[in-house]
Amino acid sequence: MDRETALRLYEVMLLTRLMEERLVKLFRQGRTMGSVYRSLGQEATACATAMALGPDDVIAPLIRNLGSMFVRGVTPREIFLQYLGRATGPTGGREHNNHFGSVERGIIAPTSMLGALIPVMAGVALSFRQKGERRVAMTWIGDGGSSTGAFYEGLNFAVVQKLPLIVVGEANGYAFSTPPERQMPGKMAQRSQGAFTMTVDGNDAAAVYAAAAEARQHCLEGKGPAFLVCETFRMSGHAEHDDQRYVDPALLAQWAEKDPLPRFVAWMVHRGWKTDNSLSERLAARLEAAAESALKEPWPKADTLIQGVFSR
Ligand SMILES: Cc1ncc(C[n+]2csc(CCOP(=O)(O)OP(=O)(O)O)c2C)c(N)n1
Repeated sequence: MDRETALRLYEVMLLTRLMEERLVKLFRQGRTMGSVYRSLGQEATACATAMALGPDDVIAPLIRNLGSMFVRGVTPREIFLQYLGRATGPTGGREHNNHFGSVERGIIAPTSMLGALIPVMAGVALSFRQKGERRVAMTWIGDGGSSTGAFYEGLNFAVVQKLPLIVVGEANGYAFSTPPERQMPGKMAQRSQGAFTMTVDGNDAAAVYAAAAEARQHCLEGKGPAFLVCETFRMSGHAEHDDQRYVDPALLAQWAEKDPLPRFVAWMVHRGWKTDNSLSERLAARLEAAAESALKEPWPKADTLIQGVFSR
């Protein structure tokens, strides 16, 4: 990874963390539509994997992959407008959180049905191969989501068809309140069904980036899909309505030591690459301005309720 990419990756991880913190405040003020789903402590998995892609590749994020959308150019303003349910947001108040796509930026909209995006993205990858395009498709799945039939169907199809699909497995400790040993035997990587599989420290952004770049290369060489398992930890509840009381505080303390942001700063410092000291302040100011302006936007009008319910 070169210096420019590293600085950009750090900025996107920090932006994700600060954005989610700002959203939590709006949630506690009762201003968001529904709960706020964070990627606290696991920002590196979404950001570094998306960062390793090319501009023509296509992603399909899940709820905890906001960072990947920032990598593709989504703005904090769009995310605020979504969470606030405003008429001028990407789905005009029909959907909330990060549930919207953007074909121009190579983003297929997230869906709530876990696993469902894997067959969809296998189809996207199939279309690339049929058209002879050097592009890859990427999507993410949690350890709980990898217990679905759709996960197995989609990955199996990609393996037998040798499709350029990267499935990023986020082994983040809990599926809602269920620990992995209560819902899957063995390790997540054992679910690969013959895909090229790697397991990486998901809190080491540089390692995640390198593994994702290798997975992409594997796909571009026509060797079939890659399953990249990132071992990380969800440092907050499933969403803001969940206080995570079922998680041992000692485990949280252990993972706090492995926070991907300071670790990546240390990695950069080791290379003599300094981050800008004022970055956090500047991003927070940018987020504040975006939140304030989004709060002034109008609600959708009732008579438009049945219009535009389909959003790409
Ligand atoms: C097919 C399906 N079944 C159940 C749910 C309800 N559900 C939403 S999130 C969740 C837990 C997901 O856990 P995991 O995949 O490990 O992701 P994490 O939340 O840990 O990031 C469940 C069961 C769903 N959205 N889709």
